[in-house]
Amino acid sequence: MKPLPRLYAIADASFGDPVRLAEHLFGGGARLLQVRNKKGSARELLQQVERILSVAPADAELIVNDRVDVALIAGTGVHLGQTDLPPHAARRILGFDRIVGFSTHSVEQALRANELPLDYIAVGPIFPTGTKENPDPVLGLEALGAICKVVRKPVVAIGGIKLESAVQVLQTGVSSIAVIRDLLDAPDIASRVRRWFEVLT
Ligand code: TZP
Ligand code: MG
Repeated sequence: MKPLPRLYAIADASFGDPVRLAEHLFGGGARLLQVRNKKGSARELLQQVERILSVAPADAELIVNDRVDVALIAGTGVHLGQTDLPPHAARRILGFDRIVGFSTHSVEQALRANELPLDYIAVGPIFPTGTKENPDPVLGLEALGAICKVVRKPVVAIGGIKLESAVQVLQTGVSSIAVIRDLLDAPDIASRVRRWFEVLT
């Protein structure tokens, strides 16, 4: 797999229409984008993903949160949580050409994930976040650095990461930073994405 872009933008339906959010994120230069809709139906999510695919730049990578079925039908990658279908099952369904990512919340989970057929391991929450319901305990930068040292797969840091903390997070050795609120709460999402790229390159 080619290296992950440093910014992993998440178009989260709790911040508005994910299609509109995705257009702004792409407009600012985001090329790795997850569609997250925890409350919508599978049908609504599929429609949103298909509409996002129709406006996505040719070099964009799309990832659907939670739903392997939607990812299969839409032809995208998938991001799995600890209670979603296991990564081996997702691989059997999607094959090896699609991105499969997995959330972990501790050093132990990250080490186990390192042995699974995954393209990246997400680690979080790094900082307190109000975006996820019932988040796991905050890990902090030290645990993130320890995880980056022991796993071979690309690590994506997530949870409460702001533009102001991005450099510190990057210095732990992560491949990419996943962001919701700092991007989607901005008055101009596309310019916020551009500012992130200034900091991350
Ligand atoms: N998983 C761990 S923290 C989190 C998810 C989905 C929320 C990240 O959102 P934010 O707004 O960037 O803290
Ligand atoms: Mg999930």
